[in-house]
Order: sequence, then C-alpha cells, then structure tokens
Amino acid sequence: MKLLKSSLVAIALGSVLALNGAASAQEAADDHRSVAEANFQAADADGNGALDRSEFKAFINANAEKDLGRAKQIRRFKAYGRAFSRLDEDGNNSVSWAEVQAAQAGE
Ligand SMILES: [Ca+2]
Ligand SMILES: [Ca+2]
Repeated sequence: MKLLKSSLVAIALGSVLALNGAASAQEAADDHRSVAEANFQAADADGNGALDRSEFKAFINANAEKDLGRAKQIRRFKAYGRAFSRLDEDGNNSVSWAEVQAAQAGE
C-alpha cells in the first residue's frame, strides 16, 4: 500500500521533480519538520518547551496521524517509553525540541 501510494505520488510529481528535484525534496523535509514542530508545541500541554512522558505520547500520536518518521511504528508497538528514553539524551526525563531534532538528524 505504501509503495503504491509512493508510486502514484512520484508519477503525479514527476514533472515538478524533474525540474527541481533537490529543492522539492528539501521543501518536503521542511514541511515535515514544521508539522512535527507544530505537533510538539501542541503536545506541550504545560507550555514549558519540553515534553514529559504523557505529553510525549500525545506528540507521537499526532505525528503518527501525519505519517511522520517512525511515529506509526512507535504507536503500533506502544514503544513510547523506549522512544522517549532514546530521545532524552541528557536524561532529565523530558524531551526538548532540540533533542527531537538531534534524533531526526541522526536517522
Ligand atoms: Ca511540557
Ligand atoms: Ca532531555
């Protein structure tokens, strides 16, 4: 299903990508990041700029709805705790936007 969807998108965007492939790929990445950032801010219920474990779960679920990164797999396997620990690099039991971006950069 995912392959089929990707193929259809590729066909639909073929002429655009042929003209300006690199810029379009970059824009798609920027789009994903701005959606993820909006989800991050929406999930940050207490507005302290970082996600605790329950806020993080809301963040992952919002990202899964948008098919971002590995959010769907995390949701399917309920691997929120493991994902949280992996992202929380400084171990302060909260995930900052910088930590989310650092993890994405490493993928
Ligand atoms: Ca918070
Ligand atoms: Ca942290």
